[in-house]
Amino acid sequence: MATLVLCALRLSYSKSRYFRAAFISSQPERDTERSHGKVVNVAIIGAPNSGKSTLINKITERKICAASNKVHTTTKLVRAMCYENNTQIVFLDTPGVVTDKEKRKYNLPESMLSACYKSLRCADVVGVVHDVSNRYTKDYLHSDIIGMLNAVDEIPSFLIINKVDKLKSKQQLLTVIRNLTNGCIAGNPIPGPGNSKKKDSKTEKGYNKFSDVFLISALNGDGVQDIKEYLMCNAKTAGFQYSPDTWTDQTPQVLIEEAVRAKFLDFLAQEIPYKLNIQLEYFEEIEEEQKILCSVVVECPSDRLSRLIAGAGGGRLQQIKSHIRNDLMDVFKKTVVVDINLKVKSKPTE
Ligand SMILES: Nc1nc2c(ncn2[C@@H]2O[C@H](COP(=O)(O)OP(=O)(O)OP(=O)(O)O)[C@@H](O)[C@H]2O)c(=O)[nH]1
Ligand SMILES: [Mg+2]
Repeated sequence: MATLVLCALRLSYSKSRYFRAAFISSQPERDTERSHGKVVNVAIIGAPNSGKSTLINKITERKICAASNKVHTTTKLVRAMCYENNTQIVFLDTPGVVTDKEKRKYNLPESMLSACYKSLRCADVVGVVHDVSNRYTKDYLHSDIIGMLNAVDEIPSFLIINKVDKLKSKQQLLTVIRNLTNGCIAGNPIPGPGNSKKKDSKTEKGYNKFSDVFLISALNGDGVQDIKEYLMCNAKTAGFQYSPDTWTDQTPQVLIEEAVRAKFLDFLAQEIPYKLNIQLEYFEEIEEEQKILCSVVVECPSDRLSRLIAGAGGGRLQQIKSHIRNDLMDVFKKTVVVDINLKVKSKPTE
């Protein structure tokens, strides 16, 4: 039977809860698997744009976590799960570290830093994603990341050096690893020159308690399977928190709105996409046709901006819409028909 949910501009709490129920327990729970399976909760932290969400999507083989070429795509804690060989990996995708100035500039929620700390409290293992292609930051970890790791130094952690595909020469990698680990992995010094002199802890650029280091490309998948196997080895026998067929803790409403936001971030320049207000206004799931119909309102601050986004003859909006549809099909693994309506924000009346 078709499930029809008409949304007012803001969905009520009870309707959101309905969404959650539909996606979290769509099939009967497998009780025996739940009680005998293995679970590992993995917090993925790192600087903005380092590739955290892309990596999780690659491992889970679903575009659960919105990703874009701009910073601060992820603004809240998102769980994404995958299940294999009676083991459930629960990823906790987090926002990148953010300053108060950036929060104001990009119109970001206050809760971003607390989302990172919350993920650490739930984690069995912490993965730090680092963009090795960023020439300004490749040789040191962000001080906030070091602070977070030090705050939970009893939790095992591993370093993921990402975007290796962008490097012309791999020669610099050993120096980068040495800097990011303070020359020490799993309690063992990395042999070679530059590791003999005693370092002042204030000048250290990395964290010396990583148990492993992975060199990967989250985009093309190189090295990603090694991380999955490492996590499966770190899973512990425990009752599953989620049934094996659950793949996220987010509602379809959030997944759709975040996917739309990410695509506008990809397509629009500078701060423009951060000024948009995106809301799902209609959602219908036709189960027998494996199809989702949805409509999203994108509120722009001015008429000029609305015309700019639409592009000549609405061409640009059509292009964005087609990318959004493809991404949503990759999220829900179903046919998705999506409508995007641009609306100009009404001025407050005197
Ligand atoms: N070339 C290359 N690009 C990558 C790789 N991993 C991620 N990217 C790109 O980097 C950009 C940022 O990726 P995200 O996954 O959104 O990064 P993030 O760390 O989640 O970013 P925030 O949520 O903003 O903190 C996207 O354009 C990705 O396609 C990689 O291994 N190689
Ligand atoms: Mg992200």
